Amino acid sequence: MNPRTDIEVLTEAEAKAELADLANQLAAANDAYHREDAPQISDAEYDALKQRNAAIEARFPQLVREDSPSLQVGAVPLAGFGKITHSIPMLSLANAFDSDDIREFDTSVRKFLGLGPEADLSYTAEPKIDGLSLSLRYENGKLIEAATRGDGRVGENVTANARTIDDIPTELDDAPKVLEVRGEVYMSHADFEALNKRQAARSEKTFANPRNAAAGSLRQLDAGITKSRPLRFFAYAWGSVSDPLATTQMAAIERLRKLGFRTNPATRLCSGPAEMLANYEEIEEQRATLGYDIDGVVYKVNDLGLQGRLGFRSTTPRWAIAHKFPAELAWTTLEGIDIQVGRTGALSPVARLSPVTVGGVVVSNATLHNEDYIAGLDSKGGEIRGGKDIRVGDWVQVYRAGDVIPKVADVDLAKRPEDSKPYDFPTKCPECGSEAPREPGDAVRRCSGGLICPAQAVEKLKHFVSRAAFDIDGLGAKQVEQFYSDGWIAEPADIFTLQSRYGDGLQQLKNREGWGEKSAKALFDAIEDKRKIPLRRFLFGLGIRHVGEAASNLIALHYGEWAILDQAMRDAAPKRGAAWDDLLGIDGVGVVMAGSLVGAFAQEAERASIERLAAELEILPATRSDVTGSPVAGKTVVFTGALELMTRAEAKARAERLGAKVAGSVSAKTDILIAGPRAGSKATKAAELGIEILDEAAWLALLDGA
Ligand code: D41
Repeated sequence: MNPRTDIEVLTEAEAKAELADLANQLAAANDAYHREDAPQISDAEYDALKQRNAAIEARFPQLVREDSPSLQVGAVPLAGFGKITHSIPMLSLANAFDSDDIREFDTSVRKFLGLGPEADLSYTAEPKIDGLSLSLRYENGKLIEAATRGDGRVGENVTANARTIDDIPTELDDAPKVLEVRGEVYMSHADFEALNKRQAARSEKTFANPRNAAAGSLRQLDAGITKSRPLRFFAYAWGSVSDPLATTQMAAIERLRKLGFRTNPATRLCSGPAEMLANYEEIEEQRATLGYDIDGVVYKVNDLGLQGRLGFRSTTPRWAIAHKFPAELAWTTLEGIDIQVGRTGALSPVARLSPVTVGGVVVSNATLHNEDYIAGLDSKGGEIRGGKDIRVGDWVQVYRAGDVIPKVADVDLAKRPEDSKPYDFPTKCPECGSEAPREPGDAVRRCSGGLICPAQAVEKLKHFVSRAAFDIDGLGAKQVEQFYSDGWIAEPADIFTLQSRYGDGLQQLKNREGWGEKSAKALFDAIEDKRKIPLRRFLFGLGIRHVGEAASNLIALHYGEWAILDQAMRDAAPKRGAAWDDLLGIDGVGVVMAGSLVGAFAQEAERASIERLAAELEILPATRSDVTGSPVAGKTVVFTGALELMTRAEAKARAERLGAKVAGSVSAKTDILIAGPRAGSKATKAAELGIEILDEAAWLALLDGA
């Protein structure tokens, strides 16, 4: 592609000409793709053109063309929706299930801020709408982008669809130059019933509940369909804003309402846990008459200054919590128990149920957790359900809370068939026949077959291509199973050699069922696209037990580069010594995770598989991309002595937010020691090593310069 002029320096005339050119190119690309079935540009090029178009439109909203590619209803991007990276991630909410959790939430907020029990601290309370979150970006008062939440970092571009929703204004008066409004798209009960009737009358798909109907209606490639669906939107939060909306949550919501958004009229201010809990009961009473589904109440610290100080953990803000309504229950019969073998070999029992509706959703499978759970025991050998075991043929209670996997919670012994027998949990893997022993301290049996077990291999591959890992478009669970069973891929590295091993991979793939020239080419492009992969995704993609997404991120940031991480894993293999201590020193990495991690790297077959994969890739170093420019980004700091202006927790969180690494002890790698009164040996050691020592006030002054 030709080098392009920086958008910042484009003149209006140049921008106008380029927008016309982009509209032409994109229209031609769409035509080639849809009509001639012969794409002329790659997905990546297509996306780059669309992005360029959107960026120019953002700077010159007055030049947005009638036929702008970003406005076109029904303009189908190549692989489903385009992607949008949220400028500020869309966080999740921590959950509370009872009043103790709410009191603890208040206590932890106070503790973090160093506030005593008598200090004023108010919270907003609002119904938690059961829909799907959406982020709307306005620039100069014009709606320019709408994105679903996706994985919180990257969502789907549903701009054309969002424009069809009546509750979503496309223009705002008196709005900040940049304003991202976040909220929930949902469908009312009445609209949902009417939609299902209409669908049924036309022999089209009906929806299980309003939430599914809302999701299915918003995620339509043809925005014309979205337009015909009665979607609504409540605003409850914001992302980037060029000028603060207000100083409190309550006032910010009021500002959004004045800007033309619908906000929930049931939002209230509460002075503390007692009022929050009273409000919860009130909302629970109104639940049936609200006219739309809610699944709890959300509380947020009202003072936005305090919200800022509280910040967030890896995926949830410290200043908000969702108090969920109790789960829905139903009774049905247990028809059978299947054993599924997971990525790490765990044998998981799954209940096959006679289908039953639980809170609007038909459930026919539910988890039974593990062997002990079926036997009526907890992880420490104590009794659960009064020691009642669960048997095939039993009358069982199914429980479902929000999005979580349904569980079998209880059993009615009075209805137990006379000839029933206790369930005999298999001791061999049902997939590969290997022994499935249960290690001391482990709650589950695990297949010992490792990579020879097809179930483990397939699950590892599915994990590898999943969204938080390599996220390869067009290669989902179904395709992985197909390729695996045909012997095309056995481990992650094989994905990257697929095209070359099959000589003309395209020819072979496009002749397979379910594949055409277009999708085959798109797949190979998507695979090539992921040859460059950030270290955190690489590590998470390995699917090592206990090493989740958040931990992968922390570990990647700690070591920075693949070569360093790789070496550190070898050095830490004896589970003692400096490399081991260093690994355990990462906040959030405990002995169990560290052991699993070094164990995976030390295991011969696994290590070889990792090396084959690494050889196919360019693994990008981990960077704290969001904090460049901070004076402490990348620095290692240690706190010692008493802090007087904020709690230790807040100081640590703030330093990390600005890109610093907070260590527990002073070493040659330490850049700054922040020493409060009564600092002891750490300060002495730092002085010996010639490390910069700041008092708390000097440290804060340094940060304020940020
Ligand atoms: O009504 C809701 N579903 C709702 C969801 C709400 N009223 N407030 C919310 N606030 C947030 C934060 C605090 C992270 C801005 C939310 C959600 N998040 C949320 N919904 C789904 C994931 C997160």
